[in-house]
Amino acid sequence: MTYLPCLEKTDPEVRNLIIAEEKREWDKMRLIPSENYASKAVFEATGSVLTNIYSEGYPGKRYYEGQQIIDQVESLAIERAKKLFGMPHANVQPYSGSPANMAVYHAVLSHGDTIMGLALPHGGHLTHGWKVNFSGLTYHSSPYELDQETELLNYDKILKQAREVKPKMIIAGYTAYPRIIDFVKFREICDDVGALFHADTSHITGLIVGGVHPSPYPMADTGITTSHKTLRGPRGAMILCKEQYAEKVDKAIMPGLQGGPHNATTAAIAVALHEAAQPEFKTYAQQIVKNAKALAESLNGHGFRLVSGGTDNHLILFETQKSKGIGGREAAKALDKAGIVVNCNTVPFDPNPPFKPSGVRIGTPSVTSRGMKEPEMKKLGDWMNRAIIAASDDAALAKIAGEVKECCKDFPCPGIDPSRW
Ligand code: DSN
Repeated sequence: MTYLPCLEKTDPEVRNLIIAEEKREWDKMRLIPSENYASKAVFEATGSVLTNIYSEGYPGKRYYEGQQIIDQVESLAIERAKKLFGMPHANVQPYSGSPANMAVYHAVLSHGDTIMGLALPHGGHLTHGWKVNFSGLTYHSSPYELDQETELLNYDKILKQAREVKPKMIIAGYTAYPRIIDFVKFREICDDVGALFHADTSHITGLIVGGVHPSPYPMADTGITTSHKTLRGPRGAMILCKEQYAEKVDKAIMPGLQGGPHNATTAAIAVALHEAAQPEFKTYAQQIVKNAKALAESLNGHGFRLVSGGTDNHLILFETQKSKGIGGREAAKALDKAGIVVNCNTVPFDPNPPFKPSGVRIGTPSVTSRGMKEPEMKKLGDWMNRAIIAASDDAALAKIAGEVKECCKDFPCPGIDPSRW
């Protein structure tokens, strides 16, 4: 039977692009640490009739009729989120991570309040107070930085800075930090200075659920997570918070910031939470970290300088400029030609600007979802080294891409079935 038969009839152009993307995801080793492979069950929920309805409001308090089913779907997602993270309140409606952070700030801060998040070039997120983002424009941002020598969070320095600037909120949780975050220390610092503790666990939520990274929940006052990174769900987000912030958070999302929730995504979030609660998800999370450590060891052996010397989580940040005399962007482009998908990234105290950074950021959630283990990580490190050394040799890169593709054949991607093409 033809794959995507309705699309073939009504819009073959889009059908062809979807199949081309399936092939790309199948043939390449995807190492962008914020990406993953969602399951077929997640796709079935996102591609369902739940797309058809509007439901402004919350279960039992909607503005339109016809909410008999969606109320049950959203309540299921909320209850699963509360149980999995041990937080008293969950809002599963944010469209993604940035709106989720925006809603939390809107709920608990006033314009001009001081916030402290990790500086973007050190691994923080745009919405944690970066100067060109709403968070840096609306609030007074006093970013903290990593320790220059260790490239780790320096909790004593963060405390000192917090005592000086007296923030209303401190944000912990990052997009390019390869080490364990001590959330207990953040709670203590927040208590010391009377700040709210906001956790953004988007990158590490799957590791938290899988028991391989400490959880900030229920210590944090507020928290957010996207649902599509290590959690392996649909593109969406959740807010988790203490009961005293629940009403304000819900109002900040709707009517403050959003209209109708994306109901099909809500159902898919419920599915992802159910999948993450299964025992095999723990094994998956453990393997993500084992794979990251094995890949770090391989890269280290090839002479790449790893930020902070290694990794404790799903992510590795390494320097290409100093290690191999090639910029992060050029290295990322060469790796893509070699069938290995990464993103260029600043390293802490990078002398180069974010558009021409000195390093590359990689992660193991996607390759681990395909069932790859330590032996494949060793091979991956070898291929990466060869590709970066041969960055301007298209024939050498094409040869590596062929070897990568051959290896990928043995590791099926969840959610993709090549027999359908
Ligand atoms: N774009 C995400 C990442 O790659 O980490 C963060 O929002």
